[in-house]
Amino acid sequence: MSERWKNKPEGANWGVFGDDDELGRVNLLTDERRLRAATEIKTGKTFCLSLPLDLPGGTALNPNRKPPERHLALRKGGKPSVNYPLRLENEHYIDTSCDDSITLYTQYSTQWDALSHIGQYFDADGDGVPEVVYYNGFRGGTDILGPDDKDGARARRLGIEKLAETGMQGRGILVDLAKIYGTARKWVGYDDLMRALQDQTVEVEPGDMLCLHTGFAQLLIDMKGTPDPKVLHNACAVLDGRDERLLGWLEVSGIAALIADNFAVEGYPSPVPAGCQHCAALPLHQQCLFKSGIPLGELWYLTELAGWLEKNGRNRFFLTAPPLRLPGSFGSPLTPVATV
Ligand code: UVW
Repeated sequence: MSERWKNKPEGANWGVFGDDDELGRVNLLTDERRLRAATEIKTGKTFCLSLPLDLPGGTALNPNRKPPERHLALRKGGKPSVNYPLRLENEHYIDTSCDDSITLYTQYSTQWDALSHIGQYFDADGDGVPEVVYYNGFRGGTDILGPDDKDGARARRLGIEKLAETGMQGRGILVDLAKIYGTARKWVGYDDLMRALQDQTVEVEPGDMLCLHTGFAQLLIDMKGTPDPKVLHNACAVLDGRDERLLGWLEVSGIAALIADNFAVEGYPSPVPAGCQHCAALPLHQQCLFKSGIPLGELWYLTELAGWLEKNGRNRFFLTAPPLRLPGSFGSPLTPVATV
């Protein structure tokens, strides 16, 4: 029990890292583990694990998230700041200049979900009435502000900048679900994940950032910005968030982050169990973001890395993946880098 909550959800680790903790499992990315992770650098070769941020393309994957929109900054004389002659501001100058401005949906493409991204109606204060609650008992309306709150919509607690401040660096491990299950839609439960880990001799240790290669981001690249929704919604592996054993494993595994190259790590929409009156639409997000404090990485590009690791008989690498230090944001684009 803490000042913020009397009841905590079953299977939650609230309070384990302190009553005011906003990092969850990211606390496990310690200096000691980072040093050990650095021993995975054997060749110095790097892999960019981001999609071009204008993919998937259009709004077929998620109608609520739009592609980046470029605006032109204007300078003196209303002139666009592209090939802009600085001599307009001082006749002695010979320089030209370009700069730009972008409207970016923070979770359109390669992204981290902040711990403030998904909460739940939950009776944390024990008064018999559920309220809007996030990881470690932080509250909607007090800690996570909506558009009608005084300071406007933003995460006062659990914002993405908290992850950025840690550097998000440590050991990445990759399991290749595409290799074992192919690229047709496959709901991967606990048994399937354990089989893949075993077949590919992937050992998961506390503090590891676990990456799932499904081939989905490669499909997006192949579709060149005009994705076919029928294909997308039926392609590649997705975790089965309704599998309680899988959720239980995520709770005890000690992973610091869970990452996939697909849309939402888990399958969405997840079929509602028979007789369920109140259940999570995104049960794996509930386990990871709300209960365990495990950030989710989505739409990363893992195909080239997966190929190289397989060819070289490896599944571990050094991972550097800070989000933008964007105060109060619920998610962030990023350019993760694997060094092998
Ligand atoms: C969905 O939109 C389904 O998931 P996320 O918000 O994590 O991308």
